[in-house]
Amino acid sequence: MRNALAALLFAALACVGCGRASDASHGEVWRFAIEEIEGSVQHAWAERFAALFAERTGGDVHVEVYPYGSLGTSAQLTEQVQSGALQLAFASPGHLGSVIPEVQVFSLHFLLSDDEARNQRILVASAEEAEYRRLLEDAYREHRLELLAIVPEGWMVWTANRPLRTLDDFAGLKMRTMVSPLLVKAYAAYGASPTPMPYAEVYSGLQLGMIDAQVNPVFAIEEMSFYEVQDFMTFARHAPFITTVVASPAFVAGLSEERAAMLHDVVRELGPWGLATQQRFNAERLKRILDEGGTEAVTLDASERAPFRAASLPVRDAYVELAGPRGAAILASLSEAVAASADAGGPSGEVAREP
Ligand code: 6CS
Repeated sequence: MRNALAALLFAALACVGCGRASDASHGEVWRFAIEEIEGSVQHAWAERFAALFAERTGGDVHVEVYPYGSLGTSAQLTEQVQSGALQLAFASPGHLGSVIPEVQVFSLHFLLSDDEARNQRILVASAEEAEYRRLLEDAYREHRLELLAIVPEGWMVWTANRPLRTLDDFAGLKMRTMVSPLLVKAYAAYGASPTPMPYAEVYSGLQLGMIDAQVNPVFAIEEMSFYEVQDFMTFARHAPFITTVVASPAFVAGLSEERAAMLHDVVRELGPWGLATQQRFNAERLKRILDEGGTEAVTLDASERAPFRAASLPVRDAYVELAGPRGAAILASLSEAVAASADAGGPSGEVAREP
C-alpha cells in the first residue's frame, strides 16, 4: 500500500484524453473518475455502475473507471467534470464544499441519526422527494454539475495515537480534515488544530508528524494504511462519510430518453446495494485491522458523545453563514427529514443484499 500511496502523487494528471474515448470498438465511452483507490467503496460502486450499463446496453456503453491518482485530486476531478472532459466523478462534500458551500451540510456533526439504516432512508431511499435534495441539485447545477446520487460510505472514525473520548483529548490535536472550510470549523469547535490536506498526503503527514490524527471510514483507514501509523480508532458516530456522484450537465443533456431513464434506474438500484457493500467492506476491514494487532477500537457511549454534540451545535450557524439562505433551507429540510424518520418508526431504511 505504501507503494500505491507513492503512486498517488498525481504523476499522471494529464491523462484525460488518453482513455478509450476514441476507440470505436468499445462503442460509447463514459469516463468515470473516483476519489479512492482500487478496492474501495467508490471503486466497487463505479464498477457495479459500469457492469450494469454494459449489461443493459449490450456493451454499447463502456464506463471507464479512473481510480484516485490517475487524474488528480478531488478538486481537479470536479473541474474536469465541469469542463466536460469527464462524464462522471465522485465529488465528496468534504472537498466539494470549497466550491459549493451548501453541500457542507453533510459535514455537520450529530445532524443525522446514529442509526445507519435510518440515514440510508433519509439520504438515499427517500431523498428523491426531499426538498433538501432539490435545493442541492440547483446548487450543483449553478456550478455546472449534475447531482446524480448521494452515497454514504460508513461512519467516520477518528484515528490518533490516543483514544479521543473527551473534548480535552482534542486540545491542540493536529486533526487532518478534507479541504472544505466548514470542516476546519467543525474540529476547531472541539479544540483541535484542524489541518486540511488532500487525501494522498495523509499517510506521510501522519508518519512525519505534520498531523496527529485524521478521520475517515474504516475501509479507507485500512486500504490507505493509516492504521499502521495510528494506535487508536475512536467510534463516535458523529457523522457518516457521505459522497456524491456528479455528471457533466452537457453529458446528461445529450442522453437519449432511454439512456436517461436507464441512468436513473441504475442509480436507484445502487442505493441499497451501496449500503450492503459499504457495510460489508467496513466490517471486513475492521476485522483485518484488529486481527493484525497494534490498533485499538474505542466506542463512545451516549454520555461520552453528548459533550461533542453540544460543542458541534454552533457549527450549524457557521454553516448558514457560509451557505446563505439556500443553505439554511437545506439544513431545515434535512433536519425535518431526520425528525420525520424518527417518527416513521418501523423497519429502518431500504436494505438489500449484494447480488
Ligand atoms: O479523506 C479523504 O479525503 C477521502 N476519504 C474518502 C473515504 N474518500 C474520498 C475522500 O477524498
